[in-house]
Amino acid sequence: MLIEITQDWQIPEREATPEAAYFSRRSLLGLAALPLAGAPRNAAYPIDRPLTEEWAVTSYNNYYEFSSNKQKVKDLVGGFKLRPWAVEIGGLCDKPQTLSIDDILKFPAEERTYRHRCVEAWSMAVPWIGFALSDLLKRAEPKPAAKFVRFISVNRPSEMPGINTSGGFPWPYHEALRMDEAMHPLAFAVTGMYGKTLPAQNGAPLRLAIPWKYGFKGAKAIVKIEFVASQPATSWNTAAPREYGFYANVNPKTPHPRWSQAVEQIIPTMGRRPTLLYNGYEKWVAGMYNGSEA
Ligand SMILES: Nc1nc2c(c(=O)[nH]1)N[C@H]1C(S)=C(S)[C@@H](COP(=O)(O)O)O[C@H]1N2
Ligand SMILES: [Mo]
Repeated sequence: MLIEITQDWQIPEREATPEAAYFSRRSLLGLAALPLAGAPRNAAYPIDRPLTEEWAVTSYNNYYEFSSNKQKVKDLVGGFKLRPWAVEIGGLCDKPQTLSIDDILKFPAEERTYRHRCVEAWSMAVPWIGFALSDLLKRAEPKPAAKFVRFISVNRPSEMPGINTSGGFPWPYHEALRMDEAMHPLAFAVTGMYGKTLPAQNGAPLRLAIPWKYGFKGAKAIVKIEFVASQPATSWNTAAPREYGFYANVNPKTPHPRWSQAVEQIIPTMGRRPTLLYNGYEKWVAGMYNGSEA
């Protein structure tokens, strides 16, 4: 066994690393928060509550690839490499293609202040930055036979410690939307928040925000998008089909088998507020559904 004796002339590595080197290492990994200039707020989607403070959004995260402990995720993302990063778009489309994240970050971006509601009943209000998901999907020219779209998250056990400790979960994290849902103007591809690039714990470099659905429908760290003909399997629905449906539209009257969905708790105060049908986006999205969706 090797016993390491720290001499008193040794200083901890972090103190010996000049700040400039520390920041360039962060930018090499893609972890440095860069300002995302020129993303005007889209006034079409006003919000009925104060925005959640940034510190709360970056320190309370559902991201099982890192940990099932929401408060620990932010401390486990330090070694996660965000560059190079490519997003492959394929399946039933005429122009399958692979885009680098740096190309995606050049798409004209806007800010949207969205309610964000987890199936666990906590909620936030987040100023996301990004672009309509349809802007990305249309580039691949989906065929008429494409009825659903799959979203697959990156799978890197060596950088994501939670993958190894939750062996039974159907990794990589995969989610899906019906084609009309994915093309809906509210469906948002997210590359930033609070005026900066997205922090790793919130799903950098690319995640989705589908504000009328429970949060698990918005996959983080997306590397693959695939157009398919029939309703695909999704991670949470496969893991616990009785608890997590495919559609997962926010509905105060449909309880989770283990808790009510009538009330939400606002992070970080846990203040209570009645849950709104479709999370308050009813007037935009109700027309897509006929009541048969579960
Ligand atoms: N790849 C991946 N995406 C994911 C998850 C996850 O564990 N892994 N958790 C989902 C859940 S349950 C929620 S509520 C949101 C949380 O996003 P936030 O941490 O930015 O609030 O991400 C969703 N996307
Ligand atoms: Mo969630």
